[in-house]
Amino acid sequence: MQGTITMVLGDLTTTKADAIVNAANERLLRGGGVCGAIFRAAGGALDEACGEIGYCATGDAVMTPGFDLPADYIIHTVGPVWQGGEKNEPALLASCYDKSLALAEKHGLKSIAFPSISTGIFGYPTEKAAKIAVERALAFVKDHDMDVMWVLFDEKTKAIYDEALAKAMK
Ligand code: AR6
Repeated sequence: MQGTITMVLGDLTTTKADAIVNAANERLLRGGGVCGAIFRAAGGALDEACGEIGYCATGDAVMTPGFDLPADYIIHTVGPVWQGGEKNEPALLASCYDKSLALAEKHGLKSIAFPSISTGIFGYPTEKAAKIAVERALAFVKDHDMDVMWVLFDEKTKAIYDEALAKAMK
């Protein structure tokens, strides 16, 4: 393994990393949840930068500066809305992680911090999402020198991600 994977309990908006990842919406608008918190903390320049990009498809990722955040960049990725699991949700969620990691690598970044994408307002069951998340990250850090972190907002979510990582590393 060349890179690292770490699970932290905390707030993404105060996290120092080369990039933090926003659980965004397709129109890249200021939303609720972690997205709303990121927009508030980054300042009005983020609304402008996202407005210029205009759109990001579900499963894709785009990047902006971090503006007033401690992180240098924000990678905005749009997770799938959970609709029961038969609407390609697992592949779309995996794609969010793959695209975000690829974008970080393409820009020479060395650290990236994710939230638990899709498991809040978008309703993806956390155990299922965590399994996909850690599998994609493990596949990536095998041959990339990247510090991948999840910054999880509540203890229950952190426990689920800890367990998913432990299982995937067995
Ligand atoms: N730091 C880290 N994690 C957080 C923070 C924070 N400051 N605040 C919330 N979380 P959600 P989604 C956790 O709903 O399900 C928005 O309106 C939260 O507890 O933010 O992908 C977007 O614009 C949960 O575990 O994202 C989209 O429209 C996790 O972040 C939509 O919601 C993700 O919850 C995206 O929904």
